[in-house]
Amino acid sequence: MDLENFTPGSGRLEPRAALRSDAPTLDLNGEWRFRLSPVADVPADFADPGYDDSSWDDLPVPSHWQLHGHGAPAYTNVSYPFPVDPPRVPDENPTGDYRRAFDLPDGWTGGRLRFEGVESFARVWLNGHELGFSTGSRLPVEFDAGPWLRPGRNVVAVRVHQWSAASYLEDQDMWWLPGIFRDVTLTRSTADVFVHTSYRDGRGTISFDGSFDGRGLLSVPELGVTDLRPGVEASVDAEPWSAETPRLYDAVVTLPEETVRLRVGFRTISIEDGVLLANGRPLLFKGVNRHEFHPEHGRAVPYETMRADVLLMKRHNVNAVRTSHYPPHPDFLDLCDELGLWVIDECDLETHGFTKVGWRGNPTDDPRFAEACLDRMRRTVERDKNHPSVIMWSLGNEAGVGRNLAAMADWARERDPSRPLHYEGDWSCASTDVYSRMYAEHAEVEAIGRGVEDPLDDPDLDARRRKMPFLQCEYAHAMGNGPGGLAEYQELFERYPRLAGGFVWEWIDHGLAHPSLEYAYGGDYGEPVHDSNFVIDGLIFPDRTPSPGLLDLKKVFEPVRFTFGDGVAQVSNHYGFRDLSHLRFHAVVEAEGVQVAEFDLDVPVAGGEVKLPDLPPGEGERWLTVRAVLAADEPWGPAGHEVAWGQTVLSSSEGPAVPVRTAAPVARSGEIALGGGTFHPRTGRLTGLFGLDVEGPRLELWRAPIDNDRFGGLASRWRALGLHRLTHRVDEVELGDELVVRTRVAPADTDLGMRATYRWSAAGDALDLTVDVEPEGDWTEPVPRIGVVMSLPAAIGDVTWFGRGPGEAYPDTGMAARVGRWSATVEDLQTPYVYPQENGHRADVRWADLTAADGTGIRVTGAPVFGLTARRWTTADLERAAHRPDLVPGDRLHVNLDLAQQGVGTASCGPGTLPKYVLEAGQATLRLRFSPV
Ligand code: IPT
Repeated sequence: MDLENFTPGSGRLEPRAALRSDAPTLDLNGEWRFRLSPVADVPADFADPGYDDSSWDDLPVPSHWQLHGHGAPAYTNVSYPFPVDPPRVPDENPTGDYRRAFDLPDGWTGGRLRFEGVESFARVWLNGHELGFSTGSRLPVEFDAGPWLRPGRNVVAVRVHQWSAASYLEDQDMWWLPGIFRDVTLTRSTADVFVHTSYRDGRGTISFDGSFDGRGLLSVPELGVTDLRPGVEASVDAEPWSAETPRLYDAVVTLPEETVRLRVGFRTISIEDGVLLANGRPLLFKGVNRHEFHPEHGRAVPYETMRADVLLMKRHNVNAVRTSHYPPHPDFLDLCDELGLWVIDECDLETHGFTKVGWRGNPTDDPRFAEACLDRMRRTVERDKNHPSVIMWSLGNEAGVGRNLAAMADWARERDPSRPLHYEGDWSCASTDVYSRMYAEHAEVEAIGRGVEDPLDDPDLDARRRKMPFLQCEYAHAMGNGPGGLAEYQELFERYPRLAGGFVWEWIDHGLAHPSLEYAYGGDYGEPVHDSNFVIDGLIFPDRTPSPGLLDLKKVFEPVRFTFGDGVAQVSNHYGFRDLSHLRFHAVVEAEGVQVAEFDLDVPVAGGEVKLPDLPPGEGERWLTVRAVLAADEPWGPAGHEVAWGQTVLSSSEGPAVPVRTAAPVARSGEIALGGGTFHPRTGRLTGLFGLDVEGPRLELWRAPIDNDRFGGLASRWRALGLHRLTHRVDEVELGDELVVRTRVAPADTDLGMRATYRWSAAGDALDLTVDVEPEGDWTEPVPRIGVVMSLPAAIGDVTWFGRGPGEAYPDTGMAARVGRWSATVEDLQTPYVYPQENGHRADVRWADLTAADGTGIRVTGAPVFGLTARRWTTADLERAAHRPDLVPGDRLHVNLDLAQQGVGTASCGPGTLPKYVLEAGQATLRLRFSPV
């Protein structure tokens, strides 16, 4: 059968550019008739125009049939969900038959049936005649419809098989989602055009060629280019295109049969002395990897959603996209041209599952797959060659090493010498122009930056690679809580000219909307082979709400940086291609988080030192915050949009008040009373505080493991130690000037433990608590956290704090969190990670008011600061939950007051927590004051 054939297709027309043409085009999207069969081998009688499909269902095109009630999606990362035995596929091969009729407008002759994307194998008939078949899910294909079109009613029939030999080339880390998931048209456009532009030393050049025997003419009216002939180069006085300044010019190519309109940009990508340059200037990727994803529509992403992605990226200081791991919908690249993003356009090729069989039989090194591999590269380059935003071609992802990759590279280099080639899977870089890696640790990135990386065995290849710019095509795995280590990577990327930056993995959580689970991930549809929540590793949640990771990334990617000296602010321009004239600078002074002054700063367009006005003196802790905002609307963001900010402390508070003991603890009728609190006489724990029913605090070392703890192995080592099942033994409750409670906190089955001593004293109603922690035994692992946990009545639901906010922050994250006064409900303090895990920690809290609706409650003050988490469920509940609906509010509010936490790192895929963010077990002291609000 063809579907187990290595040939990529039959009956197809030569690939050509995606073009906007005035040639008539019929939109064949919409409702089609649809039938799903469980196997491939069903009669194809439905292709007959007279076939009765009245018993079939309706299915929208574009879409995936599994997201419309036919079968269920399946997720695997590396694994093939079928036996590895190319080119054979399972008998169970979901097969979707599609039909639709359309009326041909009067006078219409000829045309091509064009499919922008069908996953995975499509056979196409028009009026009962088989036009051919196609593979290459995320690539367009055209068939000549002309001979079979007839006046009036025509019937297109398509049979789509989920599995084919081509599936071995499409093992990307994502849901397997078959169907006609991109647009279908009948077009009379036949033209192919390749416009070549460059920009150097203040001038541009433009020329073009194509499929039209020298009969086309190109004009760019705005540049005075009129009727340029193919193959002739014009020199023009053009402004350059860059992601920061995406200047486009309208071009028209007039051909005998049609007129084509393009938007051209002038730019040159080059590599000089091992540095990647755009228009002669260093190009630093502040990038993300983008899969196409929508929680309801899968990879059939609506235009408005593509646009929302680009806007969100631009507004978060992202300047580059790698189209992991296939060419996106062509409209997405138009948006990148228009709004400005550097793009690495990746071929639809991944054979990752062969790693599980030692790369035996890897298709990229199997000559029988040679034609299919080259076909994919050709269709990628031909479709997208006219986009100024596309500045590199990528051969694919995780496809091992092989001859077919070399052939793809050779072809691409010859066809388009203007763009460097990227591929990560072969570290020898034999076929590429840049050295690319994924998830390399900071230390290795630094060695590469300095040019002192370990040599390759082959001296020629080694010498060649040493001259290449370096990029991380994937780094900072954004799975769950994290990624940590972003700032440290950025610091390296900016320090060494050889480092061209990188692309965070990845843009969006691929959580599919689910009626009871909220968002589904691998295994939720009963897949026998799956990779659970590894598909939930994005910077934005499935509904496209930015996660704390994206907010941190925005901060780390800021194109403007502030440092502060005595009475001055130093503003530096980190744009590569523009000055600061489009920004306005505004400053506020806050005392204890309350604004006391504001003013504008007059910053030179090149950046530089700015004198600050005399700032008002004042009480308490005062901070200066300077913000750079858009002075006027940009196409991607409104005036006032914040691009960057900086903060400096002007004066610290006097420091925590020395506790003045006003009373000693007294034992009375079954309890101990001290200040505004009552304590249990045996456990020494609070039972009441300012009239509220309170339990705790007691030492807590555990956190609900985050994905980075789990997949990196730390969580299982923590569990082996028993940190999730600590026991608390009270050794002594001592009443003197203060209440002293001596305890030993330890898990069963080990001699490791912590001595925890709680000292309580009263100052009026207020209670001061000092917790001293002293480890015992040989602690060889870091600990998740050191702090205390207590519970309060559920009526407490609002939190106002002075500290870092408004979002969560952990030792190696939270760059987006600034010092101020913030308020949130307990519900809003939770970060909605699709897979529940530790979240919502607010850092460097000076004080926090935890209050009920009537305004009464408890103030907790740190000496000097603490970390705050408040939830309506326990840590154990959070740990047990597999989806957000598993988290059910209980009848208590659980509050963690932390001295410290272990960093989050990115060990779910990549390096763990950097040494400076590791929380070692050690002597520690936490000081807190509780007072009534
Ligand atoms: C890397 C893949 O390229 C990417 O698609 C994704 O699967 C990522 O891992 C993990 O989320 S490959 C990995 C073996 C480093």
